[in-house]
Amino acid sequence: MAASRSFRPVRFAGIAVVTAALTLAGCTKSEDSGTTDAPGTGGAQVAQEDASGPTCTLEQYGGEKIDLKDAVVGFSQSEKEANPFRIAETQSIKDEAAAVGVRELLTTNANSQLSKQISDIQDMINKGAQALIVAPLNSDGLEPALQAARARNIPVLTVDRKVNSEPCKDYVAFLGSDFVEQGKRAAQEMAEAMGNKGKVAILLGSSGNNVTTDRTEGFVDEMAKIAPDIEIAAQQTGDFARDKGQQVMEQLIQAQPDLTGVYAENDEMALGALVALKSAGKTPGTDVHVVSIDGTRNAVQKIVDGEMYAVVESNPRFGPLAFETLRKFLDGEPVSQNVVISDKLYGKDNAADEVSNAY
Ligand code: GZL
Repeated sequence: MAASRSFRPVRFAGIAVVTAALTLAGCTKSEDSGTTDAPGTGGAQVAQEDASGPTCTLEQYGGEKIDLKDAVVGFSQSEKEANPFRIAETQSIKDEAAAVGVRELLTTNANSQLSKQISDIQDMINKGAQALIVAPLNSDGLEPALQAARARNIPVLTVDRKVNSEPCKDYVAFLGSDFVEQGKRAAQEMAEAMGNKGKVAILLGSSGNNVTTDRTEGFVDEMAKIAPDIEIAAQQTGDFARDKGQQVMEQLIQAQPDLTGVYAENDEMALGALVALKSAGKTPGTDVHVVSIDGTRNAVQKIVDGEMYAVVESNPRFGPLAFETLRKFLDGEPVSQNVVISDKLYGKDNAADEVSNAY
């Protein structure tokens, strides 16, 4: 099934590694949606694709109007900055804080530990944070930190992953991708690369967050719909990590030598899988199809090198949209409780031109 986009990657007879950067309506959507490639920071900043639905105001939430330029803002990062996704995400927040000229930006990194993310947020509150931007590690468990902010009417914007708490009450709003749609479009890329037949395994992301569950749901449901002859033969987590993705891929190659597809739920695991495939004597681009999601520069370069088939983007550059949402909210304007951002799609036709914009 062709994804609705302006190019169709050449279908390989054998391995092709697919990590496709998604747009909700086609590979040029992000250009159409007006995202601009901020000079010096590589690719397009996150732009809202859909900000419809219920809104939240400062009056509803509770709290005082604050001029963002006089504010102390805290940013809580969830995972260590070894993954280009996290590096780009944190840099985008820092760059925008400087561009806006907030009084102070406090930053923390939870190193993938929920208890540390809770204490990080509480520490920033104690240091005087008047607004918080949080990249949650998990969908559950942050309640103590959200309650600490709530008790002082400190607005919390969540970016990237979604928490199972109530918007405009426990936190203000969510800004992030449509992860189900990402999984769906990854399935379309995979089916196209595999010629609608063969056996595929899934390298799952970390457990306990909506990104993993949604990317899995989107992929599995779409694959059943568009390519029922493709068998999903195994599902195993690589924890969104390159080394674990490689280890799991090594095991899968042994257990399922006839695999003709691997769906990795982020590029880091896909890059690890590539190493395992080559170590097992396979040639990426000729005998197994691998599908993944993120849109990192390393992955897009693999398309240019002929080892990858396409790249699914999950844009981490939330800075401008997050701070603009905060400004509006703190000025008393309504903001959408659920802002879905647009993502890109890289493939054979545009990877060489776009690789400099990948993160
Ligand atoms: C997606 C983000 C995921 C990335 C991974 O928004 O939460 O977490 O896809 C990262 O690279 O580990």
